[in-house]
Amino acid sequence: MNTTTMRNIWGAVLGLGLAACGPTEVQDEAQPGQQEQGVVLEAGCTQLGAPVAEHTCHHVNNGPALTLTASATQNFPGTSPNINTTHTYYTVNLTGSGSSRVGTVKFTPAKKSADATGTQYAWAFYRNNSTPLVVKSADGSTTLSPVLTHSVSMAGCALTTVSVYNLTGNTTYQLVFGATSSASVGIGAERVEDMRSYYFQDADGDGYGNPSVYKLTACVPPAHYVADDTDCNDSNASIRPGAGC
Ligand SMILES: [Ca+2]
Ligand SMILES: [Ca+2]
Repeated sequence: MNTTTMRNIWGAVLGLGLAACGPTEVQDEAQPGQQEQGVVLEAGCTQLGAPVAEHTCHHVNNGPALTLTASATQNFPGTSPNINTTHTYYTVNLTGSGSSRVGTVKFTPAKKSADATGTQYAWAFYRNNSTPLVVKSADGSTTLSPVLTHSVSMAGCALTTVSVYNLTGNTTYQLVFGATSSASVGIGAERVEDMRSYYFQDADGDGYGNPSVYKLTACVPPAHYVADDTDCNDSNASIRPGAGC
């Protein structure tokens, strides 16, 4: 991994600590030109890239962490309990007993100030067990479908699954858990857009990427794309850094 070209916020977290861990746009004057994408999950995304899960796992293992008790009922008034604090790993205690434990919390994704009212953003809900999750409108009248769901397996990380929803900024939703035999569910919410990384085409397969051909994505990179951007000749595998570059 070339740290001068790996443009993800997780890197900023590791380098600067949690104080720097906020919803920050991927911007750097040394970057390739910004490659605009929608803030909803990009088309064709079959799996979130490792940096997104790594970022969330960082919070699982290092905090900040909060514990709350979910509401026993859906469609409750108000906005609490909620999991609104970003870059925070929540333990949500469920209610009930046996295999009938349930719980509901609210979630109000922030809207970036520069965006128009109604702008949608992809949010990833990483969890630490298979407790069923349904996302609904605040009044329960609408049930949303995830745009992506897949399992998570990462060494040293308790997360097991992630679901991505396209949610409207500054709009309150409810997350309905259960029924389950789990007493609690751990959950971390991340705005997918903030977790994008640059990947560069490695057409000659020498492991070094062409700085002129790149993708900016939070999803797994296309085939033949790498994090490195230091190949001066991407049509000749024998010419690479340390060998002619
Ligand atoms: Ca190459
Ligand atoms: Ca080359």
